[in-house]
Amino acid sequence: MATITVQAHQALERILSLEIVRVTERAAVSSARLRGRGNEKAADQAAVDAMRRELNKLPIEGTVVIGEGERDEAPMLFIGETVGNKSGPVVDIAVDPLEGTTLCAKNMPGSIATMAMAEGGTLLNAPDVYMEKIAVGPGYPKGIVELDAPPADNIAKLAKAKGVKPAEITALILDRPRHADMIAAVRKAGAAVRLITDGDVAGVIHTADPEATGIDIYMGVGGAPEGVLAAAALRCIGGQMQCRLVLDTEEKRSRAAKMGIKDPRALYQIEDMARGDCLFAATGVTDGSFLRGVKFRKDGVIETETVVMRSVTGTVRWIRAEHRELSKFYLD
Ligand code: VTB
Repeated sequence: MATITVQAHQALERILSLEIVRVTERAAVSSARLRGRGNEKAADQAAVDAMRRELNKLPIEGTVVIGEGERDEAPMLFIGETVGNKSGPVVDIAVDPLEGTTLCAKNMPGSIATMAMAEGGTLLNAPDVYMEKIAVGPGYPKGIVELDAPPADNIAKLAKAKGVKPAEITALILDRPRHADMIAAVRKAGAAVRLITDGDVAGVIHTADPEATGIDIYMGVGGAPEGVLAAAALRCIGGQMQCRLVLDTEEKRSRAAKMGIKDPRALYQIEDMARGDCLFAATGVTDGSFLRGVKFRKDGVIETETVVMRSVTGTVRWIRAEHRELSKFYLD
């Protein structure tokens, strides 16, 4: 960033907020061609290839900090890979080219192509381990829910602040055996639970607009990379999130330490995971409750729906695009 002025940086960043839409759109279209084929790997690879190709066209000097895996295990978009044509700002890149690969392979609702871009050095470099998460949308006093508080307390406090009974609160939780106690506790507190099989980036984002989504709170253990992406989104739209990495073996603690994590038990707030200005985009692959999936029309036109957010202004744009003759301009 040293070589360009602050104004130039901001102008560029405004432009980049639309440029990243192209990146998630292309990843979504490529993986959508493989919806329902039962081949998670192929769908993921298609998204990764498209996303990498588009990222490399952007005027950025980007480093992947949340990617497809660590250098030795992922050939593309690995952590530390540099992307972009190096003619612009130094940025951190977080990607999940196909969040919900199983959903896509089974053609079930909720898979998305997603990424975040942030000022260089400001996104948490999280290893690919589990992360405990709790998130609520904007408009509540700070600290209204706490990761370490019993679910019943969080539900009661949230209901009180919202001015409703616990029965009118709905928590979104990944349907996993590890969450059995949490699910039981939430129900015992009087609240409803909506279970999802995958896709907790979108799950966390649901809390930002309870009126539209019916979700007040996200709770549970999911992937750490997905946690950082969700934090970037909530940083743009408001809301609260507390997380902690699950570093339950020496091997995980040492991997985390190599990535700069000093305290393995640290409690992260949104600002610890996405410290600087950031952009976030997601395009629907399969239909979901907040984004429509890619539609391949009979006339050859491809429709996509994307949400793109910018933390500087808090602007959230919903972009429905009709792509004509994609194959003429891009490799597929
Ligand atoms: C969640 C979910 C993702 O991984 O983060 C989950 O949101 C966590 O891992 O879509 P487990 O599946 O082991 O519970 C995903 O399912 C993607 O892999």
